[in-house]
Amino acid sequence: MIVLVTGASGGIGASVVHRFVSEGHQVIAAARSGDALQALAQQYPGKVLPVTLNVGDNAAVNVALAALPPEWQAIDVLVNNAGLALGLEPAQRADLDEWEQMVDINIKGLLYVTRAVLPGLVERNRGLVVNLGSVAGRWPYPGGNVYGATKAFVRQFSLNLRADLAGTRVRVTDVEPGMVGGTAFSNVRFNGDDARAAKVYEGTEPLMPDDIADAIYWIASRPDRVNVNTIEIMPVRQSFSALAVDRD
Ligand code: 8X3
Repeated sequence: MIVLVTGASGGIGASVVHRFVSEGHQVIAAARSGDALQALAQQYPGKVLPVTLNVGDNAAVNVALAALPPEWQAIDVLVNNAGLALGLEPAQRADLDEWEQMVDINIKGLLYVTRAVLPGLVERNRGLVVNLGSVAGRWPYPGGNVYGATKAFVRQFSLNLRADLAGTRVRVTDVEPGMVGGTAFSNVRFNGDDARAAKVYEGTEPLMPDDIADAIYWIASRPDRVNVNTIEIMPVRQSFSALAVDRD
């Protein structure tokens, strides 16, 4: 299979690259940061094609995909992993620029890559789109405002894609991870504040990126009659709180 992974330079994206390559597949690893991609490509010569790409730039997405070498063009699996959370402030104090960045990458970037890859999948009448949603798209939490809303978009867009793809053999899955450690997620969310990022995982046991890569590989390796619509995965030590009640 030929697999395109966005946000491939670290975290879940990089784990997905390692997993698919180790199962014998070819991976187009796309991310904004060239150095990490080069390192991945050097680790797997001929098996990983590094593509430096900001998914939030539609023109760049189209140029990059059109420029793929012919033997890399027939993508079988698209893993829309690029995304980020910024800030945990209540909506009334949140930074509008950060909201826009989340919309630009988590929503618009995912749309740009999907729209560019989908015609080929339909034409070949096979393939899989895996979108990285989040438990934050299903379960509200304070400060999750726009991040959670972008992930709710991802869930509904994934289901609506399935509706549009009815009658084709193209599959779509929304993968919704809970807390995942060992990534830059919280560091990015808290703008490089390492101590605050570390506290998110302190004294608990988050999922690791390989747990999500395992799920994605499992989804992709089901018989082609099987479509996993959504899969929600949390660490056993993360669950739900009671609804909040304001009292005098
Ligand atoms: C992130 C999941 O639980 O950190 O997508 O909000 S959580």
